Amino acid sequence: MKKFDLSLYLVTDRHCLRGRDFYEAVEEALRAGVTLLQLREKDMGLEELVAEGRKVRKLCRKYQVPFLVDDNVEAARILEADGVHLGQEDDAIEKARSVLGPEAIIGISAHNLEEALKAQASGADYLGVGALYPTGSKKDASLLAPGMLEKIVQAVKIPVVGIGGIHEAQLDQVLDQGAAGCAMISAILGAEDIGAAVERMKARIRAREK
Ligand code: TZP
Ligand code: MG
Repeated sequence: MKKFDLSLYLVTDRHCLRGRDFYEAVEEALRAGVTLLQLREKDMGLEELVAEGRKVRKLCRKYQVPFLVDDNVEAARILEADGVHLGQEDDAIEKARSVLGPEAIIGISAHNLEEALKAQASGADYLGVGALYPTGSKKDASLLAPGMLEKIVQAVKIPVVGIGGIHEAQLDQVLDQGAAGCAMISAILGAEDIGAAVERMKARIRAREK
C-alpha cells in the first residue's frame, strides 16, 4: 500500500504570489506543513519546467514531502518525481504507469461518477475532485454539482482530494464530505502570511483527526 498524505495539498502557480519569491513561498509552505506538492506551471515548456522542477523537488526532498508534476509525464520521468497529476485531457493513466512505474503516485481529476470509477479501475492512486467553489485560479474550471464530492467519495475506494476555491473557511465542509484532504493554490500561495495560514489549517486538520 502506497503511503501519502493528501490532507494539505499545495498546488503551485507562480502567478499567485503577490510579488514574493516563488521558492521562498514554496519553502515557507513546506516548512509549515503542507503534506504533498504538485508543480503546476501551465505556461512552461518541458525544458523550463524541468529546470524549475529540480529546484522545487530539492525543497520537497528537504521536507520529505512527495513531489508531483501536473500534466506532464515526461517531465515527471526526467525529474524522478514521486508522481503525476493528470486531467481528463492529459496522457492516459496506463501510459503514465508504464513510464513512471508501480510506485509512482498517480492522481486523476474527476468531475463525475463515471470519470471517478474509470480512473479507479485504471489504477489511479487518488482523485482530485472540483471545482468545489468559485476560483480565480483556473479560468476554465466549472463548478461541480452540489453533493458530487460526497457521491464520488462514497463510490470509490481510493482517496479523494477536493480542489477549487477552498480557503480556510471551507476546509471543514470539504472534509465533512469525506475528502482525504484539500488541494489549494491561492489559500496558501496567496495568503498574506503563508506559514501562518498553513499552520492554522494544519492544526485544524489535526484536531479533526483526534
Ligand atoms: N483545478 C480545479 S480548480 C483549480 C484547479 C487546478 C484551481 C485551484 O486553485 P485555488 O486558488 O485553490 O482555487
Ligand atoms: Mg492537466
